[in-house]
Amino acid sequence: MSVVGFDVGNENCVIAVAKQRGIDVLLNDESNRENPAMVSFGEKQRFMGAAAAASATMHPKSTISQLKRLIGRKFKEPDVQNDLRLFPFETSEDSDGGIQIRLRYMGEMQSFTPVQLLGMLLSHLKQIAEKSLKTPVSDCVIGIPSYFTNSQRLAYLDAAAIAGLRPLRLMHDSTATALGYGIYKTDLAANSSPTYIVFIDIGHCDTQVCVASFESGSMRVLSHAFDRNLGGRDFDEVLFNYFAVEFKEKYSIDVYTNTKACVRLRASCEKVKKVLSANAEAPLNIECLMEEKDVKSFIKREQFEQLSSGLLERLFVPCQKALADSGVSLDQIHSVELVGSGSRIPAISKMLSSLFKRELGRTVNASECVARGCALQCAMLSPVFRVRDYEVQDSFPFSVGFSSDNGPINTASNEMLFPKGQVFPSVKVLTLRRENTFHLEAFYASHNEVASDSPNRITSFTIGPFQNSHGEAARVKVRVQLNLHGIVTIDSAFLIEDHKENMTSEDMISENNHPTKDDSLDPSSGSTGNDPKGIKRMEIPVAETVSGALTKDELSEAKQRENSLVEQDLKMESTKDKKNALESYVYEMRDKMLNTYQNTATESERESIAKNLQETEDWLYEDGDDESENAYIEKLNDIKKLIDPIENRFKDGEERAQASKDLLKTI
Ligand code: ATP
Ligand code: K
Ligand code: MG
Repeated sequence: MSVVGFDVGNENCVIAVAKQRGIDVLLNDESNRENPAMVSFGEKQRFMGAAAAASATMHPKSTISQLKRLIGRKFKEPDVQNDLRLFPFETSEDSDGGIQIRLRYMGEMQSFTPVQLLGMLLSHLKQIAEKSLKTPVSDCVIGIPSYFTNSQRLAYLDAAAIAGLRPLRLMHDSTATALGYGIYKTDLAANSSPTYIVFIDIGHCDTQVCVASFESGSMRVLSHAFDRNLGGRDFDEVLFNYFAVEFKEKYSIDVYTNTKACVRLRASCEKVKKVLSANAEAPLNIECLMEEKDVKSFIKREQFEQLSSGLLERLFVPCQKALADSGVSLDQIHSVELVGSGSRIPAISKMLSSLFKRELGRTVNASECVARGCALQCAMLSPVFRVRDYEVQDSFPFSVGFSSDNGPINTASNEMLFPKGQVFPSVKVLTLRRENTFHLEAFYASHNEVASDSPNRITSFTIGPFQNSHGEAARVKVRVQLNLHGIVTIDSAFLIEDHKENMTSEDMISENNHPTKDDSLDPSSGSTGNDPKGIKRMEIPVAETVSGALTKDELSEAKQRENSLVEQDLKMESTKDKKNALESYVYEMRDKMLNTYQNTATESERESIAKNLQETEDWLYEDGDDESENAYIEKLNDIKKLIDPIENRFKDGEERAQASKDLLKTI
């Protein structure tokens, strides 16, 4: 069984695999280590990754990118609306407020959800891994941004399930980077005091910062901070707006009104940005951008830096926040590591070195570190792999509270169930007094930590029914988990009948990291039963009512749909193969008829075959350009019927000639 890490980016995906001698990054069919995060729909077939990227400017309305921006979100969220304005494809709101992507496929408009599309992309990445490793891939660790909400995390798990993957963990990108950094750094272990490192990941759409502390044999994330809406593409957009204005004046064209022109100009601006990372100026030339006009311009790095000064300043915010939340001072920081390809703009490292008052470290592989860290984590979690003991402690970036039917659960200390910075996975036990079935709702406690526009509610649960033999309010213990993926769940709930009745009426939260025998909900101690001390424990049902995840039925429906899409892709691939086979047969036989078989065939045979070959070739370029697999097979068989007899005659002749040669030798 293989052990794989996936970094699914907004622009690039990287696949890493743990091998006995270390971590490898896998190459795709084009021998690239990065796979474009794109899914494209042709007329009758889908294209993924590099093949999808190739058709992005040709078929902008049916090529989907930046799926991470849409996954697990609601159509009406302002951030989503902002993104949708930039995307060339069509979207709409579904009945639950979710996002539908609408595109033309197989001759009709079809709708897909971001989860389905991400499932396709993950399935493509899985295939690359399987092809390269020559073994099935299922267990994996997938990187996610630390700011992902509960529903985004659940949507990732659903997409992975559609792709046939089993994520052992959804891992925060920066935590993965930190793990990859720490596990091999034996010099960190030599110090007796912890070493503090800042990791800054600037991707295509976002910036994530984390402060981690390393000690011998362990690492711990102290803080995560981020800007969800600041990445490489924002720098592209600065250039895009600049040139759009210029072209309006210079060529009187308004690119904003033309989808294809927007897509092409954006792609060119991204190239300009990359050129400016290594050069003082960059040209921009696009032929026939729109209204049959060629456009030409250029920009200096200085100008670009001025245009992006606002973006550059915004980078300070998550950096300062991560530092403040970590409780570590600037002079205690050992090194600041800059990763993510979005960070390759020289002005970014200039700004950040001035903020951190030092040269930035570049010891981490900026484009592969997330996937490598994920593969390492997968190896650590996998039962089939042995990795040296290394403890990873991540921290959760949001405060999670719980409320019940009659308002927030107020404990004596008024603490959050999972306060911001909580080490996770973590289990807490809520002790409540209730008479009958009740509801619990998990929510993000401090609104401004989560995206300002995303819903506060995480999920809700119904606990019960139950009956207390005493008739009055019963003591109910609810075991709540912030699991390895950072998803809030309720493991179980128990009714406790304690004859000593030593409970206050106050609701209570307790840690359950080291369950003790008498008061625990330790599942190993049996779900229901009598304790020797006379405490009766009965399990009560828990149902999750709103989580945002697909139901079992929806998931199996999504899997079925994916299977039939895969079937169609395979059918088209095999049709293409049959067409190619026919085409090359025509060329090969034309040549053979003129040379090898010239003396074997009669003149009339030669004539009729030449005519047939010509007709087939014409057909291939006209009516037969887009035909069914069977049509190609039939055509091939038709010509073969004419040519096979000649081929056989030729072979017979050859054999006879050989036989007489052999005979001569023996005499
Ligand atoms: P995200 O982390 O947001 O999901 P991602 O992981 O796919 O996205 P990366 O691959 O880390 O993102 O970075 C992609 C960004 O890096 C793009 O905006 C790309 O234009 C930018 N980029 C790549 N090379 C350079 C370069 N030489 N100079 C400037 N920017 C670059
Ligand atoms: K990436
Ligand atoms: Mg990234």
